Amino acid sequence: MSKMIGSPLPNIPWQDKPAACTEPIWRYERNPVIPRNAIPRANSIFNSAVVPYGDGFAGVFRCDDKERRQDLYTGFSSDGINWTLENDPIRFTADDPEINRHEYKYDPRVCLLDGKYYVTWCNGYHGPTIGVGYTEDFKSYVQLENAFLPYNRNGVLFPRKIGGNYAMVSRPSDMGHTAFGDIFYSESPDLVYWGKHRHVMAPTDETPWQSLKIGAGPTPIETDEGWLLIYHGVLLSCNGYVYSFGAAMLDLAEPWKVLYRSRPYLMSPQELYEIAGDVPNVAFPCAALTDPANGKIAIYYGCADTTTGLAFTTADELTAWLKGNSF
Ligand code: BMA
Repeated sequence: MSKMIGSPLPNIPWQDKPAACTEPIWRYERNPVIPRNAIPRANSIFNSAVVPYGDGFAGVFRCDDKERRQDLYTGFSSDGINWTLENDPIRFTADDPEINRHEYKYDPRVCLLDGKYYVTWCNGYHGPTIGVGYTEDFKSYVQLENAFLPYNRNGVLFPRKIGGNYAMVSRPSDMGHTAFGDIFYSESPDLVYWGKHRHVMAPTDETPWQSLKIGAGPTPIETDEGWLLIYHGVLLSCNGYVYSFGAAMLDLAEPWKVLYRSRPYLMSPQELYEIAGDVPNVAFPCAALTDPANGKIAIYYGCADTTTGLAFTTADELTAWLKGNSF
C-alpha cells in the first residue's frame, strides 16, 4: 500500500466510510459544504482550493458574483467544513502593472511550497493562461509572471522542486470552452521562466468519461510509490459536457511518466447538487487535504459550477482501486 509523505493533519475534516458504501470514495453527508450564497455578492462558489493554515484551514475560492464576473476570494475555517469568506475579492500586488491587470480569475489551486502558499489559477490575459502568485498570511497576495502564453488552464504546482526545479502540470487550450486537452508537465528554475515541457497524458476514447479533455485537479499528493494525481475528465454527451474525476500515479523523479491511470471514473456527478446547477453534471476537484499519519484524504470539488462539496477516501483505498483499475 502507498504511504503518503507529509505532515500529519489530525484535524482533517472526516467522516468514516458508510457501512453500505462499496465505492473507494464517499461524499460528506451534509454536502455541499459551501453554499452558493456564502457571501452577499456571490452567484456561486465552487472549484475551491484549501490548505491547512494555523490551527485550522485557509483557502482561495472561486466566486462568480451577481454580475457573473469570475474572481478569487479568501476564506478561513477552523474545521474545514464551516467556512467564512471575505466579502471582497483578492487584489494581488505586482511589480509590473502589466501583470497586475485584471480580466478574470478562476479555478484556483493553492500549494504550500518552500514556506509560501502559492496560488495558481486560470488568469485572463488576452485569453486564459496560468496566473501565479503567493501569500504568506492569506491577507496580502503578490502576483508573479503568468507561467505560460495563452491559452492554458488547470495549472497545478507540485509541492516540492523536482530535479532542482519548480514543477507544474497544465493543460494547453484555446480561447473558448476548449473541446480538447492533454496534460503537460513543465519545469522552471525561478517560477518565471518555464520549459522542459513533457507530455503526460491525453484524453482517451477507450474510456469515454475522459475522452474529450482532461485536467489536473488538486496539488499532486506525494507517496512513496509516486505522485498521486487526481484529475478531471470530460465526456461529450448528447446533452453536453459531463465532468467526472479519476486518479493517476506519476513517477516521482520524472512525473511525465504515468505509472497507473484509472480506467473507470473515481466519482461522477450523480447527486442532485452535482447534476443540477449553473452548469449541470460537473464534479470538479481543486484541492485535497491529507493526513499521512492515518492515510486520510479529503477532496474539495466544485458541484455543478454552483457550490463546493467534500468527498473522502484513503491512500490505501485509492491506490488499491487505481492499481486494480488501471490501463
Ligand atoms: C471548465 C472551467 C471550470 C468549470 C468547468 C465546467 O472549462 O470553466 O471552471 O467548472 O468548465 O463548467
